[in-house]
Amino acid sequence: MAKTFKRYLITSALPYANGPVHIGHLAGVYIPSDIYARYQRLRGRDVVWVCGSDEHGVPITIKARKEGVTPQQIVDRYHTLIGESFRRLGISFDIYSRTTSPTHARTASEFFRTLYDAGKFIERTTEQYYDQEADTFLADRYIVGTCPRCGNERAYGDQCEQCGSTLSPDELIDPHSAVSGSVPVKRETKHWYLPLDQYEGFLREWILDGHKEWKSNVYGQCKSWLDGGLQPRAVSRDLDWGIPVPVEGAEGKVLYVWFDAPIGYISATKDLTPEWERYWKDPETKMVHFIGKDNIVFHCIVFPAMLRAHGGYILPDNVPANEFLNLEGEKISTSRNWAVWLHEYLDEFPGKEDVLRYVLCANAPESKDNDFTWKDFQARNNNELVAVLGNFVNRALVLTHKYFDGSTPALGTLTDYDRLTLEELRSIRPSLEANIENYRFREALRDAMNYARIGNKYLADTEPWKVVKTDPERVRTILNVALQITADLSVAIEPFLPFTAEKIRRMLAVESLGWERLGEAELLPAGHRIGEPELLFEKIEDEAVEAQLRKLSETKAANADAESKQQADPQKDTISFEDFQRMDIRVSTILEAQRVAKTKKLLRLTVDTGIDRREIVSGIAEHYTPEELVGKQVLVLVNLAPRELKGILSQGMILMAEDASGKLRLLQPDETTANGAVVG
Ligand code: B3M
Ligand code: ZN
Repeated sequence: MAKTFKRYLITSALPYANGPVHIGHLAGVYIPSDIYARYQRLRGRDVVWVCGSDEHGVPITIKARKEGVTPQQIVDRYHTLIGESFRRLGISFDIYSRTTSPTHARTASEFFRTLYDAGKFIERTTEQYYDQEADTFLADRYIVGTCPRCGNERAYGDQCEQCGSTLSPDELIDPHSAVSGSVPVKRETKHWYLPLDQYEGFLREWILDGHKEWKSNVYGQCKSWLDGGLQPRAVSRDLDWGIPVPVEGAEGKVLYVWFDAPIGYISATKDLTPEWERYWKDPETKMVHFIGKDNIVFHCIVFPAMLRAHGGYILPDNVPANEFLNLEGEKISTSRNWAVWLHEYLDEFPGKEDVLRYVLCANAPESKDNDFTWKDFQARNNNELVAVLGNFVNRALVLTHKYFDGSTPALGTLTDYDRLTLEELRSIRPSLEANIENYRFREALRDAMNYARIGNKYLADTEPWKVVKTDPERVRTILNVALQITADLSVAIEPFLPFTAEKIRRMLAVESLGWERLGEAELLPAGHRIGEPELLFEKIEDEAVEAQLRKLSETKAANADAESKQQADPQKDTISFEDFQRMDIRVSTILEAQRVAKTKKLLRLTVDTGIDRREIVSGIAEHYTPEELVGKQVLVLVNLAPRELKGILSQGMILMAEDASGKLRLLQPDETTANGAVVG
């Protein structure tokens, strides 16, 4: 039997305040959590739902540097835009706070200091890259150099975006500072580490034994992290933007953004209510974190370890993370402006907030990545919201005005068909409630819409507009049933489509009927006067969709244009002809090509160099399919020292041209040439 709780503490991932929110954020986190919070409130439960802007971290300082403004100006701009956009979409947080708030600075510092004083951290002095020109330590993302795996010259100190390898700054070839361009030096620096390995046993028991009911994508990721073995994790950084480390001698050091941000949930609750400890420390509270899949490890492993280390806090009862939403078949990308931005949608589709809520819930990436297309947006609006929900409610009210002057007719004798319909309606509520309680919002939305589907069919089957000529008494019953269903709809769709629920209540001339009355026989008593019908939804025409698709193709064209114009890298240092002669480059033919398992970017190629047949591993899987490559002639640097990559001995390098955007193209002789021909 599921445990019952006295109250609910709901959190939603704090959006980074370095850009607007887009439909991916909404589908992944904010619409599901709004549905859940609204529903729990409608059930009369004690709910606190917190969120806020995540205002620290390197991406914000990079954007500030690029724009020549301060990080505070960046976060002020986006904190306001994000909070306003959420409000306009009906995302009903109890508080939308921010991590540059004084409460948060105090709360995060105290949290760190409690762990520090209790000796929960490991202190380590390590060598970090230091930019002498800019007089600053360099976070991994601020160090760029050549990837040792695939030769990408714009790899970062933490990751190579071309071959997907996770790197450490020490692995980069020719590392240089992204701040000043200078070659950084190593300097000693002390940081504090949370020994996650010491919490492995607790986490294993709490998650793998205690929460088998968690979504498989979440449970699976936690299991693989735990099976991989946890390592101590640095919780401080050498940065000047963030919460200063509250320890003597820690000038120039701040809390790592992922240590400070989850504490933002606590500080937001403090700003919301003096009773905050009842929510964070009483085991009778059910805490649920709504996040995207890229935040699972921070919410299921790191933050719970922090809470455990601190002591006295409850842990999340569930973390129903969603997968990712794509846009027109491509990954949503803030940097490439490949997104539907919430604030732009709200301006371009006034009055259609619930249409977006509906489509993003119906298509939510609950168990796998999913795709948003404007065609589907139009189809769901026209075929489901207009043709089913809007059409049914409109007919029920218009006919009541037409035949009974807007007064709810009394229920007469029920036919078998009426009883069957009422029985079907009664089966919806338990399924609807179970689906919401178990974070299956797509299915829950289908349940709520079933009131309209059944209502629509009931009117189509009973045809009151025909029967009225011969049996007006019968029409009283038909329209009484139709109006009760309409009243059910005003309750059932409230968590999903709050603006539409409000309109239906206005048309029925009722206040909120309350969830506990959902499915009751006489929600509208006979004689109750309904209000004036209004259109709930209007059709979306092809032009509106075409305008959005044009906008996306303009974005694509602008990206391509920018990439082509991006300045090529400056020329490297001069070399002698002798230097060049040491390289042995041969025309070769690719005989076989296959993907390297468990990598996104690597291909294993068998190549005839004219000298021999050999294997070469190349990071081009995202640019060429194996099939495209077989038979192609390419240029191969054959005397490059062999390297082992993913267990394969790679002997040589396929020469590629890479433009500023990172697009890779093969270099080929302009006509078939003998393998082994020397390039000079
Ligand atoms: N700021 C959002 C992200 O990773 C991140 C969430 C913090 S929740 C404590 O996109
Ligand atoms: Zn690489």
